[in-house]
Amino acid sequence: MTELIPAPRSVVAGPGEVRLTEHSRLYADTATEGVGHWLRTVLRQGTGLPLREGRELEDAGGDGVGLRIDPELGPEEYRLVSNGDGILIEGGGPAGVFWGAQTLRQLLGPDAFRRAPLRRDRAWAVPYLTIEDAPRFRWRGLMLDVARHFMPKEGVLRYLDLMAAHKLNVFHFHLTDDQGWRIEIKRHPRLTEIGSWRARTKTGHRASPLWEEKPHGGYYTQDDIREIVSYAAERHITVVPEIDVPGHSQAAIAAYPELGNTDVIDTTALSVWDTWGINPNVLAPTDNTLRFYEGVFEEVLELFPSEFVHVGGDECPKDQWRRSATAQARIRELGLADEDGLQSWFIGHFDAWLTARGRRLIGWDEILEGGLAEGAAVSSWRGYAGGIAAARAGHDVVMCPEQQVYLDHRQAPGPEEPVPIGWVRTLEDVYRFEPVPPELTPEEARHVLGSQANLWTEVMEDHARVDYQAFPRLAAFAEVAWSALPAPAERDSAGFEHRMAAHYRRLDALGVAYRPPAGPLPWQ
Ligand code: TNX
Repeated sequence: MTELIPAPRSVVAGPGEVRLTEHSRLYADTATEGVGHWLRTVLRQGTGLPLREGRELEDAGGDGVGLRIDPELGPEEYRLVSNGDGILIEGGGPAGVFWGAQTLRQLLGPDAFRRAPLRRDRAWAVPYLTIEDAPRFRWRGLMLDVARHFMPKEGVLRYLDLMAAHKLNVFHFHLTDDQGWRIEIKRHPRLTEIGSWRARTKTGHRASPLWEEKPHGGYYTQDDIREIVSYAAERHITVVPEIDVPGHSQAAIAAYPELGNTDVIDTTALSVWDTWGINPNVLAPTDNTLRFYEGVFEEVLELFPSEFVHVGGDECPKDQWRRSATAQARIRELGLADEDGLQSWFIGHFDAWLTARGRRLIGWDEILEGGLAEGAAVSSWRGYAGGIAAARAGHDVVMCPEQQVYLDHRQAPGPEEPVPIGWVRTLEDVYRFEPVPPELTPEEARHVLGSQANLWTEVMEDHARVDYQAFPRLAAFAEVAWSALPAPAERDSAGFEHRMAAHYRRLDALGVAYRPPAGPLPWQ
């Protein structure tokens, strides 16, 4: 039962076991009350055990569970001890205790992950052991693109649970793109009235009869967002919102045509984009656009307490700016070298704007082009190069190279693979991903905050398909982000696969539609 994923730093097992029964109590002090509530709720569901409240630690007793803070430990570090006194989880902060509680859930076996107990009369045993554990990185992320395909709120909450079960703690929420605007902005209602729907979308596997055209859309109200952020916080996950500028903005331009380069094209003729790829219709670099997006970000800041706010910055073709008299005048007026300078000015504006409000800007690695804004951090997606350059210049970096951790890319060769995007990134490839490139000195490497896996959803129209692409690779990613693994060549992928056998049973209990390790594949 100690086939844990992600692997903890150390496990020392002894003979014997704690048996949780209907008499077992759960004790949490004030600081760990939230974790206690979460643990009691999920374990009641899966095991049927009432886990009544203990009034003090001793009250939890030899067959109970205690949660408490040990200030000697780091904020996300925990120690789980199971012995004759019962089960004690101690963390440096509530987050550490929460990760320890996730470990306990895995130790109880796969059925503990169910929504209702299979039977009432079984015993729930945890072997005597001591686990000491702490994450390697503070940023262990998952990016979900809800713009290309909208994921209804329930699905997002489910992903937050799945992230928590894998000890991931940053949810990068890609809320806007050419194909859809997914967050209600009160002062600009057309963003969702117009921008959240497209008349036509291609969906399904290209080679299957599911390939059809139909309308698509949806968005989160501000209360939905508050609920998502609060649900994430209960799971010690930070939600980092992304509003993508100045490219990937056709949905916004379709809603408010004055945001586009009106002296180059008739932006009133644009609708929310119904194709995939890099879109030429980008924001106009005008004061009007800046004021409009300051309004958007004001509402975004009210909803998301995260330190970082993502402004995209990726794939912004400069052709319209080259042809626009307004953009060219801006370049001259600001004394910029070229259109790259204009993009850098645009991002720099929001860097200063966010910094003045106590936040930090993060953007895709294109924000390096034309000069990186002072306090900005970088999501390095086109390989490691952007991240290396940024870290050397003293900027923080999240490593998410598409060559390793793009989960929209296919996971095996062969025509039967249901998602046709990209290159082959196998489970083993993800397991051998190293977020810190060896080129960095230890000093520079400190700027690597961590890593994230990215789920772009052009060809994932529902949660089954998202599950298929995400799993099992997200489990390998979680281990890379959490566990102190050796260099890629020395990683024990056979040992990982062995533990995955147990982990598939947990994913089954959770109802995750992962890619099965041996066929048949779904949708054939
Ligand atoms: C590149 S990664 C994009 C996305 C696409 C993705 C498909 C990035 C910052 N931009 O817009 O969805 O490739 O893999």
